[in-house]
Amino acid sequence: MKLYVFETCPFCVRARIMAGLKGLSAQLVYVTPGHIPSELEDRIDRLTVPILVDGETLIQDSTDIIRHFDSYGPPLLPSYGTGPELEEWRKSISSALNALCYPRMPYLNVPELASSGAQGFFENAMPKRIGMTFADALAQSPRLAGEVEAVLPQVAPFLTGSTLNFDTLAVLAELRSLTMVAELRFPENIFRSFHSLVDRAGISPFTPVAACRAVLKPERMTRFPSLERTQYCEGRRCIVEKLDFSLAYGPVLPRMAGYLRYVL
Ligand SMILES: N[C@@H](CCC(=O)N[C@@H](CS)C(=O)NCC(=O)O)C(=O)O
Repeated sequence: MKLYVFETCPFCVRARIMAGLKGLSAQLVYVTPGHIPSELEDRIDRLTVPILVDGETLIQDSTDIIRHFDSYGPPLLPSYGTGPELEEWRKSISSALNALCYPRMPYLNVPELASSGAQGFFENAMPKRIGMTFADALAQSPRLAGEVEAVLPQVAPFLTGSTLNFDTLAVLAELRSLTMVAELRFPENIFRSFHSLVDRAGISPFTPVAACRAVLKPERMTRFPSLERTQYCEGRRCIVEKLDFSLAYGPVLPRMAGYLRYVL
């Protein structure tokens, strides 16, 4: 079985979680945006992921792939598709989530953005989708993270129910995307349920990217090596990475302490 994916695609993550929970091993094939893999050229018209190839069967839709996975052995899910409440929640966070995640993706070292062509295309196309430049979006991280944090508690019922359902997979996939946002703090109960479920499914969270790391390009850092610490603190949009900075910025200490705990 082969599953064609982008590492950052939440629909792919839904399918990967299902495969993991069912104990199915699908070989992951990372694809480049816009490039149909040669072996699929005669079989699909347009590249969207995930795509499952299982023997002669090709499925190009995450919900159908999840249904297909669930047909192996006793079914895990009662139905296939998200419910209206979950869709409402996804709608409520989608613009903040995209504005937080897209500018961080180039720093994740994901296979789909490995080539300079793919990075260039991404950095040109995605600001239009979020309606602002990546720099502006990064600068607005505290506000955007606050918006997401305000609605995170609403997903607790999808994660802590006694039975797994399709909405659970969808929530886990959105939360997995949010793990790339260093400034964001999950409520403790959601953090625990998320990690226990994705661990079971064999999916890793992202390494968190802080806005300051993304904003400060390496060449700027080397030009002002002695100001490195100051630059990390400038503009207040930065998350401080070293504890001693907290002495200079006392009022934001609780948030920084959370960040440090999360990253370390
Ligand atoms: N309804 C589809 C949506 C899949 C989808 O939107 N995938 C995105 C990545 S997250 C994609 O392949 N985009 C490529 C493009 O639009 O060119 C599914 O559930 O599989």
